[in-house]
Amino acid sequence: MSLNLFDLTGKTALITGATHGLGKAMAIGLGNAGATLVINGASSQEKLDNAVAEYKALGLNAHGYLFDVTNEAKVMENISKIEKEVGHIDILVNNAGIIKRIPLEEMEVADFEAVVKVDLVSPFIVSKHVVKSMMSRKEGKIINICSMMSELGRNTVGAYAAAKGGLKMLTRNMATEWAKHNIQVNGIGPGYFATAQTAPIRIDGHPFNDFIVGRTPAGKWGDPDDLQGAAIFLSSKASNFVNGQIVYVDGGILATIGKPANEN
Ligand code: GCO
Repeated sequence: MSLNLFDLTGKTALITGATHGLGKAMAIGLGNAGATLVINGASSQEKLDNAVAEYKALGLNAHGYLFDVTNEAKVMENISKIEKEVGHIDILVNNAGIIKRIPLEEMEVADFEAVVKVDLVSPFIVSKHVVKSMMSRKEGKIINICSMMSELGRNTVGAYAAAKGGLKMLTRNMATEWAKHNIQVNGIGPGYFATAQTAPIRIDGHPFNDFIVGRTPAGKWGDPDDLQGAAIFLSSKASNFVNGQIVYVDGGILATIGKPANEN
């Protein structure tokens, strides 16, 4: 089997929310596989410039674009700028996401809507405007970053679960509508990874930390680099007949009912 099935040389990948965390790890993986990287951030130009400098220091061909993925006008403006300045987008990774840990009965509607807007509506907005040139070229890859909460509920993350559950079905419907254009749309479902987003619940001695370590057959939190393989696979020729699938990278969480603390 020739490994150039996974070669992304000559491809351009837009990764949203790629200045840190899982987005950054996946982007580095796609860059190491040969892709030109378009890094999206939304918080600050400085943070974006620092991230792009880090990518370049790794020898990667990276370009930064600061825009709010929930703002359709800004998304359209920046995608046409990217296509002019960098080139057409072959791979789109909808990774940008937020979480608010609030019990549902205490959650403000504005907070619920904010989570759904970033985690579910923005993948629709960005995909809608990136897919048009993919359709004209009869080729493209879209990866939506889902979650354990695409399958499981958890106290305090109701809005996030609603969005990530919706994103799983949006992924399947995008695949249904766009596969005929030779566009593969799939998802990656990260388990529990050591990132800034999970830092508040990943403290030694914190009950949730021990719960996750016990609940995960691998017995540990994931390393963001553990997502690179799935990202490269779903971006490459190796997945040309894979459509509407969610690849869960979770150390086995979804495969098991778990075990009592006294069992090895
Ligand atoms: C949480 C976590 C999760 C993870 C991830 C799991 O509060 O439960 O932050 O949401 O980040 O999404 O798949």
